[in-house]
Amino acid sequence: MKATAKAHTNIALIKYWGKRDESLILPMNNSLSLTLDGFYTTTTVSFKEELTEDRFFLNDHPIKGEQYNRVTKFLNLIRDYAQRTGLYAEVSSTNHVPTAAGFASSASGFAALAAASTRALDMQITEQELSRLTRQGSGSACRSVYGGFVEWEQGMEDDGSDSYAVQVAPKDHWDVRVAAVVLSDTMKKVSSRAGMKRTVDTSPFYSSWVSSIPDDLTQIKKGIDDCDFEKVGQIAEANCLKMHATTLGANPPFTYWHDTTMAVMQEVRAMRERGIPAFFTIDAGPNVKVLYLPQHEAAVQKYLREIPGVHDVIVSRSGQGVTYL
Ligand code: 2P0
Repeated sequence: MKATAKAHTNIALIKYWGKRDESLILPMNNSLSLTLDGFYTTTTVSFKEELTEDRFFLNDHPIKGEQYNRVTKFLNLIRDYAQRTGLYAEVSSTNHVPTAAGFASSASGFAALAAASTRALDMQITEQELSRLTRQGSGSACRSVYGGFVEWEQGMEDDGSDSYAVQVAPKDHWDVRVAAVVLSDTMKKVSSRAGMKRTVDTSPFYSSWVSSIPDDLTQIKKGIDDCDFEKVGQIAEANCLKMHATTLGANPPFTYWHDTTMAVMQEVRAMRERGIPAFFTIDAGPNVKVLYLPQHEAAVQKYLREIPGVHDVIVSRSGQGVTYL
């Protein structure tokens, strides 16, 4: 009744932004990501008859409050599914995701928790089922079940039975790199959960965002198939800008960008003018991720590090899906 799993974060190239069902975590649109080898969570789950409640340790510290509640709520789902109500667990997670890098550790965290808890209960489930369960912990986490390029299919059903991720191309299909640009000033942000809800509820730009997604997906998947970096980069960058535009139309309006966010975006455009193909994407925070090809790694790192306000640059390659240790 004990298992350990490892899962990596992912960076969305076509963003998940908005839910049609908040309790089941069903998205308004399909999204597509690249799993990253540089950032991961390892989680050990041990179910024990003698426990009267779940215990959760993160980086060796006991956790209570909101984070604990999200873990317990997710374990309730697994217990229901496995028909093991009343059997509690000790969960111990280690995050190898520097918070400052601006990656949601919830993606690697819930993918590792889902994999370890289902394995600990010896549940015989497919990867598709694992992704469907993981989705209910955190939406973007369902993509981290798989390595390489991954699409989360929003599904049509109200019960979420057809909303899970599928692999578009494996990790070794194409060596695309991602530099996470860490900024020195960090401000409290609107959480992605609250930000996407406010956008869905109030932004007049939201419906245009949703209707633009199918074409972006068709084009980017063709680009991934063909290893066409210009195409993939252009679509990802434009998709990110469209997502962020929806937040400016929300009520009250908001943006995740800082001055340095824009400075990094401008430097990426300047690199392209110098002949270095590089493209940016930004999630629900101020940090920028830059896509580039291996032969440009040294130049991209150098230019990014020279920008005032940039604290660090952490590079990543395409990563693998969930593994068991
Ligand atoms: C993404 N983000 O596709 C998008 C882009 C942020 C911007 O998925 O409420 O932490 O747990 O389902 O997955 C962040 O949202 O939200 C996110 P929940 P999640 O990666």
